[in-house]
Amino acid sequence: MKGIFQKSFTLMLVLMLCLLTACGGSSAGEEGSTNSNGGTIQAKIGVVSYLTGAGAAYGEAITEGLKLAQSEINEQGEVNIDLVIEDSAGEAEQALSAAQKLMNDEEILAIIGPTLSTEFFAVAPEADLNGISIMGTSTTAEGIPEIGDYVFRNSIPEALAIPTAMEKAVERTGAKKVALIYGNDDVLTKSGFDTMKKTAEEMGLEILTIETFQKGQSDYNAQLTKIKNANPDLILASALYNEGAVIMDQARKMGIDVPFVGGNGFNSPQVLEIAGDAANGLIVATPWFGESEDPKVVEFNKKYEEAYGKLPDQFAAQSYDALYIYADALKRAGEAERELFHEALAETKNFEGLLGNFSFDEIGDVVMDVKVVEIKDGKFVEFQ
Ligand code: 1QQ
Repeated sequence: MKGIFQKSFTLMLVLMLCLLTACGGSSAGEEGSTNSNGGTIQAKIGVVSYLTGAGAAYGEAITEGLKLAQSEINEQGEVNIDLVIEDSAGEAEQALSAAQKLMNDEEILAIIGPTLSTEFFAVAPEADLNGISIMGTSTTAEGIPEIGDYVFRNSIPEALAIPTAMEKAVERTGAKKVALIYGNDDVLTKSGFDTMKKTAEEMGLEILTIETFQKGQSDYNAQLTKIKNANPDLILASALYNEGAVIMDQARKMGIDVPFVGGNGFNSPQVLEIAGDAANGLIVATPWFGESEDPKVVEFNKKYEEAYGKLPDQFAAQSYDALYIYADALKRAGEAERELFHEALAETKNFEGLLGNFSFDEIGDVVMDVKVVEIKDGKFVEFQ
């Protein structure tokens, strides 16, 4: 009996080895690899995005980046991705019910989004409990990948971006005194503020005043009057674009002309759209620089402009890379199965995307370089 088992086991091993050699197993970033079935791997990816409401430009850019990547990936033929997109309206509760709907669909392999950290903190623990990989492409608050094993992001945390921008800004301006202003009803803007305050203290900057505001606020006269009277060299502002742009506009109108250092929420063309020239002097750190001469970036700009009639922003670039990261993991997983996909995704290393070289660290956070940009003469340029 034992002999028969051993023989058939050996035969099985030989057969498996033959199959593996014939198919030439795939690895990250390898060109021309095929999956173990030799055919196209079909997968449904759920997306929760901020598509309506005050911050809808974030979700618009994100879904446009995803759709562009989707059409390229599907054309390449190895994997075929179906995107199931749900609107969260920037609200944690709506994001959660949208994500639950997606998670209950057994065909959904993994999730991308939601857009805001505020929403992500409501959704990701649930995805983690259900064993579904979830990746934020724009979520930058402290503590995101720590939510669980199945939780990832490819967006630069504020804890990395803000200190980089502040150091550069202080180096060039010689600033010694700062004023802080932040939205105290949003996870990301609060997290950005914590980082700004801590970094200012570590850098030995004098904090003259700390002002707060709420989502949707339209009049910042009280806060800006205090800031103006304190006479800072630099303003550290943690805001989403809709409030941030209005703050800059009102500040310039009051004669406050010092530079602003912002976080991820500020890094949007919407700031220019809303504040116009008043946005000049905004400094932010970002993994994305649209003026780069990197052929990948040039090609992406061209394709994006052809598809949508405008140039991409950081949010579009990050979601575009995110879908490629998912496609790469899917190829390595060999089939659209949640657990195999999760294992392959966690192993993503040295992925070469639009945002440069990208890896996940051991908890699913980003390992990648940041650049500092500023708005000058009405456009984002590299900070010199
Ligand atoms: C967050 C962000 C926002 C600016 C995403 C649009 O960084 O909520 O984490």
